[in-house]
Amino acid sequence: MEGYQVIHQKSPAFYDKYERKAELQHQTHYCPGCGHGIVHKLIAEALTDLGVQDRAILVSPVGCSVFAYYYFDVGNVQVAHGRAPAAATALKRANPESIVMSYQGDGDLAAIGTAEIIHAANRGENICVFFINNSIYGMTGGQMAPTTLVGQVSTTSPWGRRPGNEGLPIHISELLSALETPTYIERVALNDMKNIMKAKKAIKKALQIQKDGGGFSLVEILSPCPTILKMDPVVARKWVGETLLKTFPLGVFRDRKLELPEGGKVPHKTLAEALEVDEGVPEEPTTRRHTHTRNLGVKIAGFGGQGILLMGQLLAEMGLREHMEVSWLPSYGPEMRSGSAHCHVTLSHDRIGSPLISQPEVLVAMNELSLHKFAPSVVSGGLILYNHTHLPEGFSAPQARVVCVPASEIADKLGSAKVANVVMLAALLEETECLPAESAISVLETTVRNKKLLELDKRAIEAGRNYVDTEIEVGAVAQPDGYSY
Ligand SMILES: Cc1ncc(C[n+]2csc(CCOP(=O)(O)OP(=O)(O)O)c2C)c(N)n1
Ligand code: SF4
Repeated sequence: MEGYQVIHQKSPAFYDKYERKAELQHQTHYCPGCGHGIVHKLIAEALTDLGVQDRAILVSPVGCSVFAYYYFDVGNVQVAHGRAPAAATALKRANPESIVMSYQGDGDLAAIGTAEIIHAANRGENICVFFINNSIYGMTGGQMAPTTLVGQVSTTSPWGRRPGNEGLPIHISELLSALETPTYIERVALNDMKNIMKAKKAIKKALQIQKDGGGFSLVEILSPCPTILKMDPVVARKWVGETLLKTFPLGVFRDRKLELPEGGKVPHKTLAEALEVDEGVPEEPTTRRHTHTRNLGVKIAGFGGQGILLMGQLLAEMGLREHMEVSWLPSYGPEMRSGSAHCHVTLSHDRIGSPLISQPEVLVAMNELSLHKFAPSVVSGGLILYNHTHLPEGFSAPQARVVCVPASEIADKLGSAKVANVVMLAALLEETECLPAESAISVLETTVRNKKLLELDKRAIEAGRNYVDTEIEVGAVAQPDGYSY
């Protein structure tokens, strides 16, 4: 048409290409007529309008929208079914400048995730929740959701939902409005253009509230799922307007500023004051930090009872005292003793993205099983400390340097097998020079209350260091028959 330029383009908040499948990059994975696609568009446009794309993080759920991260060119985290508000809480608290969105279906939010959404709302987390109510479990083939209508047939309510048997539909917006803390809660629908425009306004408003630091918002969006409802897209849209909307009336359920009692969110005291402990700031922290510390990702593995987790905690605590960023991630089996146990410790001068270390720079293998299991994951040029005099037969040293330190044997000679972990910790410090060894002593002095054990631990530190200094040659690599060049 003359005078008009027709422009078909995606919002810049979407990726140019959907990389999911080579042959399907021009389309989404959603069914024709699905409401998810519309909501995605509205969110993307709002992100662009508010200029927050670069600091936005989308938490996608399990459900048909599990692949949301293929579309949105923002930070993306995909989480387990129902857990999105909890993950969003962590993301927002760790990155207060980010704009965090929890995107959830009704199975995800109102069934398995009921606890998470109620508590996130009740805490007044400064996040946006976009809640897609299509009255059914879409992805898994049409089971009854908490929002399924009375009489509605689903694969798990084949006679239609009966209130006496399956209860009445849960009205999430009304339920959350009973809490005092949420800032903004609105239910909108995608049944016609007028309502879609209202949905767009609501989504943008929720994001604006977060941008202004206003607190918790939830937008419930009544949405068509033509596939599971076995309707054509136009009929499914109509059904939303004529049927779903009757049970879930549209409206604003909450729109007020976050009002908390005085002092609301800001702690009056520092953590150290509250705990009545000395902050323990070391003298000249910054100069010490840069000269005597270095970044390291360490995996410590063995069996329960070997003090694996404690060793990791000590290392992390030492890093903390040197004013480094640290993380400690434990993993252990259900057995109290002799099950497998391992932990990941990160020492870093920068903020740590994830505590999980899939490729450690240093592996401490306190038993043979851990050596075999984790050695292949060590980075090329990394280090493996193995708790033995020599490597097991048939073990071929991988890309990393392997050093045998018979920590258990040394600990036995000192008088207690219990301190093998401390011997190994000292060996690690000496071999990697990641932290000053004195900080190990100072950490032990504050964590070990028993004087005898503390003395033993100090001797263990010395023995571990000595072993590395006197028994291990520089540049040497352990061989199956013991230590050699
Ligand atoms: C812990 C757990 N329980 C159950 C499932 C199976 N599951 C996957 S998606 C889904 C329901 C999705 O429905 P909904 O949240 O309404 O989203 P929709 O697919 O309709 O968008 C279920 C039960 C799962 N993946 N994880
Ligand atoms: S099954 Fe329903 S919710 Fe899932 S993509 Fe298809 S229309 Fe959308």
